[in-house]
Amino acid sequence: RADDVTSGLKPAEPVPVGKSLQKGDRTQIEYDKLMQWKALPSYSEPAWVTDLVTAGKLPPIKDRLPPVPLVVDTASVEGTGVYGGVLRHVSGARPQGWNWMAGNVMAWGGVEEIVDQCLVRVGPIWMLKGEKSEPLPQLAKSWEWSADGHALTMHLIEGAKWSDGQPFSADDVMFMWDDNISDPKVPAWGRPDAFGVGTTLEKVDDNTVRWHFKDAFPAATLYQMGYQKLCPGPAHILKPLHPKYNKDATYDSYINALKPEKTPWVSMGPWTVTDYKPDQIMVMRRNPYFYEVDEKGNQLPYLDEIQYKLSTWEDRTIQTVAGSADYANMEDPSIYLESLKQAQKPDFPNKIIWGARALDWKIDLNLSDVCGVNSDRDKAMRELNRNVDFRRIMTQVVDREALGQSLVRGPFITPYAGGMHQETDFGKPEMVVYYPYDIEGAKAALAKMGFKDTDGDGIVNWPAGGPLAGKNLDINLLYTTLYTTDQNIAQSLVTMFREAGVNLVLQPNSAEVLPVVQSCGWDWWLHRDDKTFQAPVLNLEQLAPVAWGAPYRHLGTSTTPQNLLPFEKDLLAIVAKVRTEPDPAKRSELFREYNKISTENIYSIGLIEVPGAIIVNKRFNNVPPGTPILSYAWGEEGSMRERFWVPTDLQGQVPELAPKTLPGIN
Ligand code: BQZ
Ligand code: CA
Repeated sequence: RADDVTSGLKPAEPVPVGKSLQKGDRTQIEYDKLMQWKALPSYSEPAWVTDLVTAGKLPPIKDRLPPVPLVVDTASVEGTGVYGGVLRHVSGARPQGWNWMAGNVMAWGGVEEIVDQCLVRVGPIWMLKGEKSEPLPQLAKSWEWSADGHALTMHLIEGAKWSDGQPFSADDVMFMWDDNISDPKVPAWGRPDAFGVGTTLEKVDDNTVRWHFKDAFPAATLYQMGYQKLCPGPAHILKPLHPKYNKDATYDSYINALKPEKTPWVSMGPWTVTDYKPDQIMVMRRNPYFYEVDEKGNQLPYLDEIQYKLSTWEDRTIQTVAGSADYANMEDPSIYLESLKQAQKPDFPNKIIWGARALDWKIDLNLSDVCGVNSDRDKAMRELNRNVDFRRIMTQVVDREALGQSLVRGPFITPYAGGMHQETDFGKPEMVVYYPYDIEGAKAALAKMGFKDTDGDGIVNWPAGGPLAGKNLDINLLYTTLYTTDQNIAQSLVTMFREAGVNLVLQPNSAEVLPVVQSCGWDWWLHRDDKTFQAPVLNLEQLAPVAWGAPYRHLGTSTTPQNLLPFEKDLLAIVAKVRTEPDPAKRSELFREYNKISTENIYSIGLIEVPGAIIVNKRFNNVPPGTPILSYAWGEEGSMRERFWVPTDLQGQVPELAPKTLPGIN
């Protein structure tokens, strides 16, 4: 079409590829060696814990562990550890409470990855080699498909206990599914349809649950059954607080029932929160009921204590680099160069492990015309966002090279077209449709769409005819102020879009941004996307509108489904194929096909792709070489902290804040 508004724009071109910063070995281990369920002849624990047993404060270890515990490998790293020691984390977020099934944030930074235990475990998949690179067991011990592939039976860990000594069972899992995930009034992390439309879950007996799927053999669904969608909380505490079981409760009282002050909190994880001082610190102590042991029968974790200083994300890197904290994801490009300078010093206390370009920043355009549309303006804005010509023009307004260099000079950042990452095991440049920077073309095309600056103030005005006729094109840009990078990018974008006559009105948010996103109270959302595109199989519901509660860029409501854009139908068809495709190589092919369509249609305005590193104090053994900052999970979980240990002579460097105590036991 000669009069196509975008015909004058620079056409797609090959996406720039960056040089990899990864180097060195990468841990590799077979699936069945990394962890296996096995009873061992005997079990051990720290001597001070045995003293508590002797004093009658705690049952003996054999009664605390399940009869068949999960035996975790240490041979692929530095080996059997010693007990004791502290890991000092820093978080830039704050805990809202402990009701994670109801969407409470527990401060991120690896807190949730300790407290939440899920049906399967995905974080360590990155280190699996060979044929079997699949979800690992966690609260589900094993699973098998029915002959017709429509049912998946999961055997739960038997005889395991919560950190307060109460039994874990299928009732915990059913409470999660029936009364949280399936209850639209509870803001759970996943919805039933995220696991395939029509999926149901049934209790078979105290240790067994069974999935029923509409599709036969939806193998990829298993990847979705880990963090953070299928992680049961303690039903024995939460059920009595839920409005379905308690006449005096409301949804609000249920969601907020477990204030962060309520410690010790009850978990199935290796440590649990025992102390919380607002804006200062959270302390976690070892969970004496944790169900993992090493090959010699030593109950894990090796470290007795985890500390979370409550500060800022930037401070996490600064403190770790300086040695006053122990772990950081180096994810803030504006301090990369300073950190690397410090790393040159001979007494630098850390290892730095670079990973792939796994971090990206993008703008999502709110594509929903059913959620949060409260005014004529909302309606017009959503229609505009849904117009592919408009998205195409907007994406070519962004000078990605300049944006990257403004954050950090050098070879770190590459332009990003949106969608999946090239530096993955399936990524290839061919899967990307990349529209380059073309400000002049963009301005001309916008004018062709009827957006002209009729009043000469530098901002284009909405065309005649619509409800916003004559008004300036003002677009709200939602973003978080918790990260320096997001703030810096937001500022740069204002300048870049101004150049095209588009007025970005900053909508900064210093609290959790997700509730705003989920209520659809935004036009554009600038963010780092860390859940979806490095291992897309984990979050299929974020790839296309499978269900009303996702993807965030195009939400429905519990009563009104999304109005699909034409290309979203193709995306949905691909996602459906992925779900039932057992062969990882074929799934990769489908992801590439998906990515081509989604970038061609500018499903998001991609900005930059950035490599990150994990920085971890040299005191720790068993940090797996090559641990990625973000792969199937963030580095905190990918590195398997329950195996970390500190040699005895180095333990004194960082004293424990609550020595010789256990959750609820002094
Ligand atoms: C890593 C991570 C561990 C969430 C959060 C935070 C939230 C998102 C994301 C990251 C933080 C750290 O990321 O930045 O380095 O420690 O916690 O959970 O960005 O706002 O909603 O997905 O994980
Ligand atoms: Ca104007």
